[in-house]
Amino acid sequence: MSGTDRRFFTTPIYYASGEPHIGHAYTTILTDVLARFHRQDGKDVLFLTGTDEHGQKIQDEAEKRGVEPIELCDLMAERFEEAWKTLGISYDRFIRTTEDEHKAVVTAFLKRLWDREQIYEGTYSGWYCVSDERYWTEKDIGEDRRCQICGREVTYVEEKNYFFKMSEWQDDLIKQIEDNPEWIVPEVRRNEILGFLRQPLGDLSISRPKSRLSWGIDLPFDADHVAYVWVDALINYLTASGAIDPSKPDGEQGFDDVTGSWWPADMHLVGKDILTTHSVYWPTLLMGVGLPVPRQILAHGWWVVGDTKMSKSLGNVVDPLALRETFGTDAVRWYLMREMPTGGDASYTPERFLTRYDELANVLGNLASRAISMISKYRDGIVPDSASNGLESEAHGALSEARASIARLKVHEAFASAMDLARAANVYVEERQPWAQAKDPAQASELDETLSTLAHVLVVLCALFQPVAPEKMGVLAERLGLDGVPTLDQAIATEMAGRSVTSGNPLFPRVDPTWANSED
Ligand code: ME8
Repeated sequence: MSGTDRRFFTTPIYYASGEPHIGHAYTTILTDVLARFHRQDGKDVLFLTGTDEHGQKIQDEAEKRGVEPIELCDLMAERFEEAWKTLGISYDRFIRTTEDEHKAVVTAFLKRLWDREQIYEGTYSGWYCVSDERYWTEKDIGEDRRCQICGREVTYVEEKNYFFKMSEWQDDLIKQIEDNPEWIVPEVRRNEILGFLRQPLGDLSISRPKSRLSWGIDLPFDADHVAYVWVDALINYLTASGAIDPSKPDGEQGFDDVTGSWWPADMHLVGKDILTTHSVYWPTLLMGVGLPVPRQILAHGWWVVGDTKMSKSLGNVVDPLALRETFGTDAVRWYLMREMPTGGDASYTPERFLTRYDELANVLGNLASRAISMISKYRDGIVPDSASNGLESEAHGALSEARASIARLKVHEAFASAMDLARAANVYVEERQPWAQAKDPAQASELDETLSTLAHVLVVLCALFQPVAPEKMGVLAERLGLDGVPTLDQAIATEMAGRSVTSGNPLFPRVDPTWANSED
């Protein structure tokens, strides 16, 4: 029932086999920014993230560490939750696929598929990548017989499997994509999926024999098999939506009516590596049980380091928490949001990080310091009353541009507009020269106008930057004498005259400019 004033956003649930890195942080911060922006715009939001805890990858990693799979999952779920808290992620629900509630929903989902004759028993013989838990055809793997995702050697297996009749839904899926041009964004990814669907779609193996893999959710119709980890994982979105109540008898569990729940999700945010699972497997599975598909899927690009892929084995994985230690949470968030055009790829370099940080410090931070200190110095810290607002149309313009960019999912552009407003305000200061106005008693009302205009623009900036810089905008709101960061509409209407402002340390303190060199 997520109607016009409700939004349900999801991140992928990350594998509990490794530590959070900058790629995970990117998707999660992007989702957080959208969640916060919509809350700022008066919407009721459910923001879901979590960890993917079953399957071979986890079982193997636990074995390697000499612990039980659940011990590894407990540890990693905690790591992810801690990382997200440190990075200011305002998630509403952190789901773990080992939770009882989730296991019960997966069981109900699979039973429903089975009852609707959407599953049959077959034999799989062919190539398999243990690490990615993917079956590959001879054609996919080429002569060197390597997994198309991780590049590892594949192995030949022959085993009993249960299959979902995914092929039956191919035409409906194509229609869904063609009828809804914005369903998969960006367009390049949509075209990729349409291209993929030009070939006949096969059926999907949804089980793994327990003899090979025991760490998973039992199939309700054959206890010798567990659910394929991707099927288990995708269902997390439905579990968290509250649409299905597995404790009820069949027919009353919610599969026929999702009213009152958060299903369908408004947006699944994923990296382009997992687009097929989200835009082919997931919607067809939903069609198979008779549930509505998600409203939109955003597949963003890839962070690379310099010009190489980030990978554990290359040892070039950027740790967002280490960057945060030096620059603070908001700087990491700002860099990731501003530097990567939403949907495209971007390369992490310490130099670019510093350039983006300087923008925060020299444009936004500097504006806040100088405006607040001039109000303190020339008007004893009380915002003067003035009928005219010299930056009113710029502020309105920035708000509507930011809203339009967020609606078009161009998050980087939304914050570029916000920064442009801060830039315009700095130019305004240079033009008005409040220090000169202060020297001339005849210009008292001009000075009032300058200071009042700056106070107003800071409130608007505070609201606009809050989704990306929640920590520092909280501080700014306090310094401006506000009770918390206002919503976008409130910001425009906030009465500033008579409020007392307080100066403080720079919001974004200068850092050692040689830092970038030491990072190489
Ligand atoms: O795939 N650049 O989990 P995962 C940008 N458990 N984003 C990146 C990235 C990079 N270099 N590296 C990772 C899984 N990501 C499954 C998901 S969902 C039902 C199950 C981000 O831990 C990006 O969002 O491998 C990518 O899709 C995700 O992390 C993969 O995380």
